Amino acid sequence: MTKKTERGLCELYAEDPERADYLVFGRIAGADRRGFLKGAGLAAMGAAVGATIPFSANMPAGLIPAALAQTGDGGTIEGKDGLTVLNDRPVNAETPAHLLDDDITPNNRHFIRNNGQMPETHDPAGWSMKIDGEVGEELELSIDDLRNNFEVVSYPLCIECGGNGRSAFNPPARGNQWTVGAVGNSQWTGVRLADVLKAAGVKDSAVYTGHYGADPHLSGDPEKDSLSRGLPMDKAMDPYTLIAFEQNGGPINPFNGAPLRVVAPGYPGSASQKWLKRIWVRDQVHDGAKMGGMSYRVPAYPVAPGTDVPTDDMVIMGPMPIKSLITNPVDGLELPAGTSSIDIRGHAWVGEGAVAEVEVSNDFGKTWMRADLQAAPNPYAWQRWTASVPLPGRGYYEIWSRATDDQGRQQPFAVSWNPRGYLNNTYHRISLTVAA
Ligand SMILES: Nc1nc2c(c(=O)[nH]1)N[C@H]1C(S)=C(S)[C@@H](COP(=O)(O)O)O[C@H]1N2
Ligand SMILES: [Mo]
Repeated sequence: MTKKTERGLCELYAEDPERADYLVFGRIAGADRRGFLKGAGLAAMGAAVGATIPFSANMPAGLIPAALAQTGDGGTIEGKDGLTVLNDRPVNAETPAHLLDDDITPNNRHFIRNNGQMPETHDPAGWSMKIDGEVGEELELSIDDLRNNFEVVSYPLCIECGGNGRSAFNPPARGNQWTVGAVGNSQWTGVRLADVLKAAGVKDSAVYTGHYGADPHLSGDPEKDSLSRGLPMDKAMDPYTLIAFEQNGGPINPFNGAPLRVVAPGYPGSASQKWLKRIWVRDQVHDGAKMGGMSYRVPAYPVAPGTDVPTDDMVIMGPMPIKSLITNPVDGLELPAGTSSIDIRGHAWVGEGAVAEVEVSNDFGKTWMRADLQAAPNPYAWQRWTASVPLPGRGYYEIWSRATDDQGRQQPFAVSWNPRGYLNNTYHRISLTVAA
């Protein structure tokens, strides 16, 4: 069912340790592990176990690092803290909801969605990107060129993976089984993509952007791209669509695209190309890797769960839908006997327009209470909400949250099914118990 490349480490190793070793490290390191684990291969393993490995040269081929084997969840990732690893190759990790409580998501809590291998370098010195295609003048720009020649702007901006919430699909959808944590709201600093496009002189024939990054394809085939998606011109020209070189006032986390990435907030995360090397301005809808077929596309009309939808009936996803998250308390909290209410808080966001209202329920959606909703600092940033919820007596409660946008579109209770499990914006639900 699942593609080999999307499987976890333990499964790969159980089947054929030699081959697994080659797949996991060989292509990256350019050598097998018999005493030759070094460079990017060593870095990848170090990242997977969460530490450098002084005696790496002694590791026999086929040995699963104990840190990974023990946990069974792929272990921890260097520079990230408390994330749940869904896949180790490519690296995919989500943030538990209660660790997304900050207004601004710190680097170590921002989720990771990789389609390919990690690039060899994240060094800003010597990094450059190209703008070509439907432009008057092709540009090759270093990070200093971007900093010095364009207005630098900085905003908290929400990036959410189009597949966030996929684990709730039934029948299940292939791919990473994200629960709710493939979303983050870091402070991104960079230049407006629009300004750079204008400097290059976008022609009237421009229809779409095509983005390219430095991450090698999983197969190691240099002819293949891991992912190359883009934006319709109006979204590319949106003043909040950035080419970013800082995350939270410092270097971008290597897993989040250092040293340069697109941040196209509001659109599915796949439009926010990491490790950015090139923007190709197209005279047609971009047809790069994972633009077609079933990737990042949904049926043009609602379908019954399990429907086999023809590829021709699939359309590219637009802005992300209205959504909310409860970030405090943690799911499953047990409260002391006699607790009669609890303060709840979280965030709400929407891919276009604004969040109009957030409501919470303590009775499985029979009644709803309006939460206090803070104003957004800028478009495409998530918004803080708070509520005090009564807990009338001992027992098990679920707290549900649902947001409504300024067009009256509200989070639904049930998943609107589609073949690849995108755009799930159902209520967020946590459980609480008040002790007897
Ligand atoms: N070069 C490159 N950019 C990429 C990806 C990728 O695999 N390669 N994944 C995309 C997807 S699907 C998402 S959801 C976001 C995730 O960003 P993050 O890993 O910084 O959270 O990056 C996007 N940009
Ligand atoms: Mo994504």
